[in-house]
Formats: sequence, C-alpha cells, structure tokens
Amino acid sequence: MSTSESITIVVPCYNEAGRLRMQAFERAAQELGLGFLFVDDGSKDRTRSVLEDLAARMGDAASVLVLEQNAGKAEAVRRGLLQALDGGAAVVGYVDADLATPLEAVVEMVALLREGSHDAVIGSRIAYLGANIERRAARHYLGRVFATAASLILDEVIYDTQCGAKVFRASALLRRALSEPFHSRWAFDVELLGRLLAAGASVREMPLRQWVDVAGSKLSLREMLGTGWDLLKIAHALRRYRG
Ligand SMILES: Nc1nc2c(ncn2[C@@H]2O[C@H](COP(=O)(O)OP(=O)(O)O)[C@@H](O)[C@H]2O)c(=O)[nH]1
Ligand SMILES: [Mg+2]
Repeated sequence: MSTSESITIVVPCYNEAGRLRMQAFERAAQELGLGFLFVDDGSKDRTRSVLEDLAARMGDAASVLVLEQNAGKAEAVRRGLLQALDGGAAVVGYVDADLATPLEAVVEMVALLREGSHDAVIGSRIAYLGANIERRAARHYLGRVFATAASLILDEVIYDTQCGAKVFRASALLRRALSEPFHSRWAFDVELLGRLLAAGASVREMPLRQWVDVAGSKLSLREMLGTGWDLLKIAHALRRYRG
C-alpha cells in the first residue's frame, strides 16, 4: 500500500500489558492493511516493552510513541494522531486497546469515510436487532445521559460521541482541531468533534454490528461521573473556540 493511501490507527495504552490481543493487531496489519501507532501513556507495567516487541515483529506496520509521564487518554490520542499525520498517513484514527470495537469495523469506517468524502466517521453503539452490542446496563444508561448532554453542547444529533473508534481524513482541518490540548481526559471526543464541526467538517456516525464491553476498564465510576463536570468545561471552551 502506498504511503499516500496509508491508514494509521492510534492505540492509546495505559497499563495494557495483560490485556493486549497482539495477534489481532498483527492479523489486522497483514489482512486488513491497517497500520498502527501504539502510544504508551506512561504505563507502570510492562506495556512499553510489550509494545516495542510487538512493533518490532510488525515491521513497517507499527510503531510506538512513548510518553514518559502518564498524560491521560485525551493527550495520548492527540499526540498519536499528530504523529500519524506527520508520518504522512492519508487516514488516521483511534481505537481502544481492548478492541471493544473490532478492527474489521474500523476498515468499514474507513470505507465509508472514503465513499462519502467525509472528514470523520465515528463508531456508534446502537443496540438493534441483528447487532451484538454488549454493554452493562449501568454503563448504558449513564452513557445515554452523557450522550444527550454532549449532543446539546454540540448542537447536533449525535447518538454516541464516546465510542472508542473513530477515523479521520488527514487534513489541515484535522490538524488544527488537534493543535491544542483538550479540556478533559475522557470526554475529549466531544471537544474534538466540536472543533471539527465548528470548522464545517462532515462527520458521519456508523452503527457498529458488534461492540463488546471488555473487562478491565480503566475508567472508574467516579471518573465517569466527573466527566459531567468536564462537559461544562468543554461547552465553555467550544463557545470560545467558535467565537
Ligand atoms: N485509564 C486510562 N486509560 C488510558 C489512559 N491513557 C490511555 N488510556 C487508554 O484508553 C483506552 C480506554 O480505556 P478502557 O479502560 O478500555 O475504558 P472503557 O472506555 O471504560 O472501556 C484504553 O486503550 C486505555 O489503555 C490513562 O491515563 N488512563
Ligand atoms: Mg474498554
């Protein structure tokens, strides 16, 4: 695959040594043509060496960005995406390390991005007949409250801003949206989408056929509730960004 068409998917990793499904990434590189940029977000376990071994095995299809200090998912993703853009990828994106969203779905998202000439395609966890969306009830309902608030802030109908899988066409618009750090470690997706929408980006949601809540989430209930406060900060920041 030529560089001009290459796809780089950022995988933020914090203490993921025990959870990383290495073969799934290797297979996706070989069979689906995806490239990966793993970001070790100042992990305290063996994540860094696990990632470096994996990237060495994967050759050109993977690299590792090491953040010496833990910076949070938002900053890990932002730094990863900027590095992926600098590397010349035509399409960039991110997924959670636990692969709750299967990598096959990421390929479908990229296809939709290209077909529709969209700036961004975001995965959406909509439970419908025929789909396999496994989410714990408490998470689902908290998630719906969050999504409704996020939708109000963005003034757009978006069902699910928080799914961990998103892809973007490499562009100056995206680079600009990533130029400043986000105001929240977890709700940053809302801010990123807000910045893109403010710049007139075409954003499309893609309902996933499969999404499985993988055990070992690093997001505590307390942090999840704290993101409510983050939404207010984001609303304020976006108002300034638009203005
Ligand atoms: N908890 C945590 N996760 C991080 C951090 N930086 C990056 N991540 C990554 O963010 C992703 C989402 O985390 P996960 O625990 O699966 O959260 P979930 O959304 O509740 O399933 C994973 O790939 C983590 O490794 C961090 O500082 N803390
Ligand atoms: Mg998860």
